[in-house]
Amino acid sequence: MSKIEEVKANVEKGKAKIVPGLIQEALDEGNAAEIILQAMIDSMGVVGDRFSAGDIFVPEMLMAAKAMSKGVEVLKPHLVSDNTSSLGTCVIGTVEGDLHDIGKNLVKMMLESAGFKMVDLGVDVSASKFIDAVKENENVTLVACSGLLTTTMTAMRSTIQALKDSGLSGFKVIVGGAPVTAEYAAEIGADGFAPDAGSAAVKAQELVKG
Ligand code: B1M
Repeated sequence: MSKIEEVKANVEKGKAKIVPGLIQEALDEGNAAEIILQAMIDSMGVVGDRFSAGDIFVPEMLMAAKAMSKGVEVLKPHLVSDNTSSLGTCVIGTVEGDLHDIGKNLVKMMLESAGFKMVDLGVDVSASKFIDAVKENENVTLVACSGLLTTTMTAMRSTIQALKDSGLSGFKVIVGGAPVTAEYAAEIGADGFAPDAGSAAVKAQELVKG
């Protein structure tokens, strides 16, 4: 079994203690950080499919998520660059009712690397918390909303509506997450959409630079 396959298998099994060491070994073998990250993302797809099939349950999903998060910590220095340019502040969070944060954390990492100062509101973030953060932080140029559940996609819509109703200005809104599409993003009035963390950084720069 290759080191990458070992990483995949152990993320799927939720082996949070083993995964970081395996990732270091995979890096030492010369595997690119992006390839290792994609392997872990693929593992989460497998975990999701097993959950849908009723083969595993929430605790196993949670353990796999922990294993991936630990792995991402090892990869982080290899994925981010020291960008000193400033694109302003980005307020990021997973929308209300939704506790998934791995994708949001990857997007945060990439936006930071692109030159944003990041304010991370965490998960289950209400519209009013997004609004407060825009008011409380200086030079907010971007609000980034992540969502993984079809049931909480409506929270994304209401967050954007509340931001518009607040009368605050000077920032763009980008949305993303597995069930979100470019069409849905446009329909709910987002300024931008990205399907993954890498393209979120590219889109965010485009939006803010105009
Ligand atoms: Co949940 N879960 N989960 N879960 N979970 C999914 C999302 C699901 C698809 C699994 C399945 O059934 N196949 C399903 C949703 C179905 C649906 O809505 N249609 C589901 C469900 C049903 C649930 C619960 C309801 C289960 C239950 O309790 N019965 C429950 C809900 C809890 C809640 O949120 N209120 C639940 C709970 C959990 C855990 C807490 C156990 C755990 C999350 C732990 C954590 O995040 N810390 C968990 C996990 C791990 C998953 C899966 C297996 C993996 C998610 C993940 O991290 N993927 C997931 C199945 C799957 O995704 N295939 C599943 C890897 C991550 C890198 O991808 O987050 O998609 P993702 O991010 C991507 C892109 O989407 C994009 O960039 C990232 C990649 O570069 N992206 C953005 C994300 N945000 C973006 C923002 C942007 C731009 C791009 O701009 C701002």
